Amino acid sequence: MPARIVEVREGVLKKNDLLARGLRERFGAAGVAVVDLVSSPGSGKTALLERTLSELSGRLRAGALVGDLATDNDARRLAVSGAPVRQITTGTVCHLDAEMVARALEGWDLASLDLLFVENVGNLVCPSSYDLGESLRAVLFSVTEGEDKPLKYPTIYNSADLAVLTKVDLAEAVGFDRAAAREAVDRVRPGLEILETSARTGEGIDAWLDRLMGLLAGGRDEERPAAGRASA
Ligand SMILES: Nc1nc2c(ncn2[C@@H]2O[C@H](COP(=O)(O)OP(=O)(O)OP(=O)(O)O)[C@@H](O)[C@H]2O)c(=O)[nH]1
Ligand SMILES: [Mg+2]
Repeated sequence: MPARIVEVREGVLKKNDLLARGLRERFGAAGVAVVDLVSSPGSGKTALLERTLSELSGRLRAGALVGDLATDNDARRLAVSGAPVRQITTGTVCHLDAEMVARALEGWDLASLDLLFVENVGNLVCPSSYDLGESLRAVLFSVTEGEDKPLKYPTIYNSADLAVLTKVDLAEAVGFDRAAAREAVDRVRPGLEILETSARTGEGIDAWLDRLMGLLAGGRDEERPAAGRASA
């Protein structure tokens, strides 16, 4: 790659890291835990959040930011839960960055939330390098995508704190091989925690909610970018 392109890319990431650091401080000061969901398009991010927000309703104060290239479909789906939701439309950009998140949060009283979910743009490549100041990054992969996704897209797994296997209600129908999926994850991120969920049947949702609760009340994951996430 020509030196100039490398320089510009490093400059962009460094700027993002500085902004993300500021966001992380803001989130910490407001006492809000931030969870970033990343996955390929259609893995079930919005479906998991729909279920999560409705389960948390009345128990916790949760809100969401949703990133897509176009449409506010996902924000409208999530707003049904009654939670405060804002859509970020990125145009041609295949990931959210810290500046977009900061802009979307303008005028939002963060202290009014316990949990803020960020649904990233559906993409297994671009979001991996952009720290958003989150407390936890969860990479979703659905049983319909094939067990070898972690091997093909290792960067996103390297940037995640947790993997969430989604649509497990379809596992049998598509002949999903759990052992092969576990092995693929382990080859990229040995021992990475995997939670199995179905937004459709509710399977595994309690464990997911427990994991989220663990982020509150001092149980938050160490506030640093996970291995592989860009750092300044
Ligand atoms: N059977 C089944 N289908 C699911 C489940 N979760 C999501 N789906 C379906 O999968 C499709 C995509 O789900 P979404 O939640 O929109 O996926 P997404 O990751 O938010 O998609 P993008 O925002 O476009 O990246 C929809 O048709 C959902 O109904 C699940 O647990 N079980
Ligand atoms: Mg979505």
